[in-house]
Amino acid sequence: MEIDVLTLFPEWFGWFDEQRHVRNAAEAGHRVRTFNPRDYTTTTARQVDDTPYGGGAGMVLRVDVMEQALRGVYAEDPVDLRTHRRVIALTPGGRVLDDAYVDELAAEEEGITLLCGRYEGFDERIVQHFCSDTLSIGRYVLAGGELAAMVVCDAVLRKLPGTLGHADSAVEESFSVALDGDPEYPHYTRPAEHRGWKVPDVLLSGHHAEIDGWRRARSRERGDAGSRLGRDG
Ligand code: 6GU
Repeated sequence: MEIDVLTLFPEWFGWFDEQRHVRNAAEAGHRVRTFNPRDYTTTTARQVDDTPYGGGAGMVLRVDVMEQALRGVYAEDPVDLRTHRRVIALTPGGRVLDDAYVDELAAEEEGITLLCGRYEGFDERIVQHFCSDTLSIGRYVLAGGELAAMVVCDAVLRKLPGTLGHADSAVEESFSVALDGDPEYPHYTRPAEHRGWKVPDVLLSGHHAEIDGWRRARSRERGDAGSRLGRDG
C-alpha cells in the first residue's frame, strides 16, 4: 500500500514517519510519501493560493497549482488519474471517516492520494475534476488537512498485515465486522486485584468459550449504551 500526501507542510510528517507502527508498515513494504505542491508550481513566486472570487476571508488553493503537482507526481492528466486511483480531498465537510471507510481505503491496492487543504480550502474545481472522494475526520474545523491525513494514514496502515505486533489485533477491535460494529469489550491485565477492584472471574477461568461469550456480551452492551459512556462513565 502506498499513501501519497500532497501538503504544503511535509515537515509535519517527519514525526509521524518515525513512530513504531509506521516504521513497521514501511518495513512490510507500505509507504507514506509526501509531496509539496509548491515544488511543482510555475506560478509567480511559487504562489499556491489566492484570494476568493466574490470576496471573503482567507485564501484558496489554486486549481492550476494542484494540476501541476498531480501531473508532476503521476505523469498523467489528473482527470484520468482519478478514474483508477482514489484521490481524496481532505475537507471538514467531506464523508466522515469510520471503520468501514478505513477498510475501503486499506483495500485500494494501487494506493491512495490525500490532498491537504489549507486556509479556506480548495478551489472547487480541484474537488470536482481531480478527486474521487472528499473526506472529513469529524464535524469540526482544523487549520488544515495535515492532522486529518495523519489520522487516515494511522487508521489505514494499522489495518495492513505487518504493521501491528499481533496478527489478530486489527480484526476483533472496536467497530469491526467481527464485533458486528460494536465497540471493543473491556480488557484487564495484572494485578488480578487492585484496591479491591477485581478482574472478572470468567477471564481467569481459562474457559475460552465462556470468555468469548462474556466478551461478546460486554461489547454488545457498550454498543447499546452508545456515546453515553463518554458523558457519564
Ligand atoms: Cl479533513 N480538514 C480540515 N481542515 N478540518 C477538518 C477535517 C479535514 N476533518 C475534520 N475537520
